[in-house]
Amino acid sequence: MKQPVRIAITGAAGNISYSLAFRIASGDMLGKDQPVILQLLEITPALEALNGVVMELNDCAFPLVQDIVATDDANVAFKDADYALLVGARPRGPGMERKDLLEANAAIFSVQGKALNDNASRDVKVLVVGNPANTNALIASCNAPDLNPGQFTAMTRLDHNRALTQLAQKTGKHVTDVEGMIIWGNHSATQYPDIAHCKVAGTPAAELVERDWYETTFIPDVQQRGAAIIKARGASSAASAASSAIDHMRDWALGSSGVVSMAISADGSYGIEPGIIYSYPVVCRNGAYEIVQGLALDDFSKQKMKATEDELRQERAAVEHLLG
Ligand code: NAX
Repeated sequence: MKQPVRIAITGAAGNISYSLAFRIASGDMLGKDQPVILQLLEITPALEALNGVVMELNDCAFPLVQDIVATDDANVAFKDADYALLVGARPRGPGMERKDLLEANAAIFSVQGKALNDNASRDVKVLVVGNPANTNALIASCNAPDLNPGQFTAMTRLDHNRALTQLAQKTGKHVTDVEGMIIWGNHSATQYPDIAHCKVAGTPAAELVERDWYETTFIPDVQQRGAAIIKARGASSAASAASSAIDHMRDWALGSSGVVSMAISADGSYGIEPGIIYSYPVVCRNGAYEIVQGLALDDFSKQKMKATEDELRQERAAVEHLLG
């Protein structure tokens, strides 16, 4: 029997976590042979609801779950955490400007970054899901000087998975036939879903779909998919977001079967200046990710990648004073 690993989840009484916690507990993230200790964080007013989630987790009698901690103290939730999924965030309230939203979340993620720095395993792998995810991850990382910035990532895997399905359906193939999908940049409407390096069942995607469909349907549909879900469901993506968070962490920990998209600390690759968390194509192996290098970029791609980079720089400028 393997030693249990500690998995912290924030916003644990929220919608995404209501799917996420149960799938992690059943072994979907780290395997059916990996025992887990769940360390669940909520704000104080949500502790009663969190207690209900814990009761349900207990009622599942999951063989892999060794212990469950429920708390409103980030220092307790992140204690010795091997994995931290930061899902809880402040949603946009009435009359709130984008800058107010960035600031409200910056306050949360600076505290959580510090708590990770002070308490988590030195090898902790951090995934930020709560929006604005890229900039929240940057703030957490900047407030965790003893951890490597490479340990902080943000989720664009849901966008990646959405793009896979759109292209597979358009070409009449299965998602597993699509390789080389890339989401560049921010998890926002400026993200750039790029099929220039994609193959579908071995054929370049660009030969299978019309350029016009790609530019005027595919790209905006992937960018706006979150809004379309809200319109249809009356609530934001939850199970699909949880599923993608599991994909992201599983691949990071256990290896990816091909190219996947992860928002990570920019290192200058593809001309993206360091200092932001930017989504890149990566391959994961041995518990680490590596940016796929050497892809040729045309002017269309360069312009889209720059637009989403510019937005991330603006977000960064709005919270500069909280970067630690
Ligand atoms: P919910 O509002 O259902 O749940 C959020 C939970 O976080 C609430 O229970 C709240 O009490 C808790 N919370 C707030 N502040 C906290 C803090 N400081 N510490 C601990 N817990 C805190 O939202 P849900 O639908 O679960 O979505 C969570 C976040 O994911 C949102 O920010 C949302 O925008 C974001 N998303 C990100 C996606 C991505 O692809 N990166 C896609 C899905 C989703 O939209």
